[in-house]
Amino acid sequence: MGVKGHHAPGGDCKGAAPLCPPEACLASFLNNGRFRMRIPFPDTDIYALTDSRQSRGRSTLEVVRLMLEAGIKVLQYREKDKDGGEMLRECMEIRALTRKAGCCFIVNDHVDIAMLCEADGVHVGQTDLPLAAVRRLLGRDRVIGVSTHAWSEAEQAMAGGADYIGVGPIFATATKAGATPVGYAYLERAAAGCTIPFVVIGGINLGTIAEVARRGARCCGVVSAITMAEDIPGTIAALRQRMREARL
Ligand code: 3NM
Repeated sequence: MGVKGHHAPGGDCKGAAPLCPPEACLASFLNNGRFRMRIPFPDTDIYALTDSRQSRGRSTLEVVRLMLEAGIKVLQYREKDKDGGEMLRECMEIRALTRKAGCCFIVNDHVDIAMLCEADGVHVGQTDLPLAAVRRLLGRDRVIGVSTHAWSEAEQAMAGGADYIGVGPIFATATKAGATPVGYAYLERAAAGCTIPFVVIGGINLGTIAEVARRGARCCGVVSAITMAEDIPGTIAALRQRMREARL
């Protein structure tokens, strides 16, 4: 704990004044043990996510290596059927690979695993831990993303200090079966009003990405079109090319 009534270890002193005496700041600094820089959400076109259930039998690590080979700059570990130990082992390895590649590494849902592997951030849905609680655990320097399915949720996430939001699912997708597609209307609303980066997701593939880019998507979240591709680097290059052409 930090000094009573002031702030948690790893926090800073902004907002604690006038209660926060200099020794509390010093304690926080010493407890924390190191300076931390705020990690930015990268300005990039494709946000790649893992899904070992849809990877043609390839391991998550193998798929991640191919994504990084293609120059992916933000990658989310999203595994729904694995136990905690396996997820942590994989995330430790992915952390080392993404660090080397200069890729922002986000863990879906599991704040504990993200902290243990020193991921750059966490992504949460509307029914996961609330943004404010995740921020308390992660601190200000890490990236937090929130899935949104309507403009009211986007406004709430922006006001709550999210670093980016997911906007979707634009189309129906087997990867998130049962989720109601939001269509182009919400994408266009987000493109017009979002004050933080937004990642357009749900059914984005070689056939849909150009129109989504024309309607304002600057960054697309893609699962199955990449994880199911025989040629992952080639498919990522083609997705990028179609986004570029659509924006000309
Ligand atoms: N989040 P695919 S849709 C992980 O709308 C995820 O928040 C969504 O998978 C959201 O690229 C989705 O295979 C799945 O369609 C996207």
